[in-house]
Amino acid sequence: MMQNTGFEKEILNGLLASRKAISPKFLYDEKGSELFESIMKLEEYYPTQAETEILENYASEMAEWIGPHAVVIEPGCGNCMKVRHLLKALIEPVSYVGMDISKEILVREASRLHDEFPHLPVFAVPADYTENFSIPGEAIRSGAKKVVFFPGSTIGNLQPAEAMAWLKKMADTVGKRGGLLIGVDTKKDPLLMNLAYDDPQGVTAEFNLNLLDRLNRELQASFDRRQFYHSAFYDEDKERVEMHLVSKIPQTVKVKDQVIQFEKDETIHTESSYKYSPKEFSLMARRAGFDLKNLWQDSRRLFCVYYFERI
Ligand code: AVI
Repeated sequence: MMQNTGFEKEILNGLLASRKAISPKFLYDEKGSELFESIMKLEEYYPTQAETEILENYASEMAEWIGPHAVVIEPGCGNCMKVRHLLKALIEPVSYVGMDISKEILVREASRLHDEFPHLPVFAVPADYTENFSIPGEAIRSGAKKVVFFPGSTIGNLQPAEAMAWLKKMADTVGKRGGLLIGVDTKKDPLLMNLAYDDPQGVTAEFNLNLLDRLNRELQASFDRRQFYHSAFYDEDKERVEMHLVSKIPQTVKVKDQVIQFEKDETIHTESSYKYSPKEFSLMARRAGFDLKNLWQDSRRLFCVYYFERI
């Protein structure tokens, strides 16, 4: 029998659990990453517009807080779009270290960045931001401040305990007086959040349903995507937006050799996106060893960018 891959094991464990769930990291195959790029351009998906507005307006203030000669580390950098605002404003940054799970995209984007900032040493580290990673020794200069840049409220996709563990790991990574510049979505009118995660054009629905196509292709599954629909809503008690794939009918689906049963209306929970008030997030970061230096919000007060330093 063929050895189970980590991917297959994780998916099957999730689908055989009493409450079916799949980690959101599996939403990002090639098509999923393209669809996420389209989501970020949607009028309804406020986090990208709000965070971009903050970076455009306040990058120079952020650069002042960070100070000269910083090593900028970006876990999960994707197309490195947002960091450009910061790199333009920073005073003589020492280096940029971009990290992403997709090696191909990473190498392409790092080389683009290098063309735009020819004097900045750019390093590409293929790694999953939730796993252990190391910063190349050549990227670091003795005495230089390390700053982790983590935009997009990606931290919201981690469970609070995982987010806490990740913050602690970042505190270790940047070391004493190192910095963390992080974008985090705030709590707001649920109607606005529901619309952002269930847009009328159906782009987010397609992003979610694409997971079934991926399982069909990569795990020889037999999902009929017409028998599932996308559902996304803010849960006030859990303080998070949840994304689900809902079975329209009672059905059985095969994944590899495993038969998975679905009742009508049973769901696969595919993503949680936690929302934090500035007070909650600052407290959480403090418990992880970070001191809040400043925070910036967009004009509609929908999103927050924080600058912390390691205590
Ligand atoms: C990547 N992440 C921060 C997005 C979010 O808002 O949770 C993913 C996403 N899911 C649906 N729309 C966007």
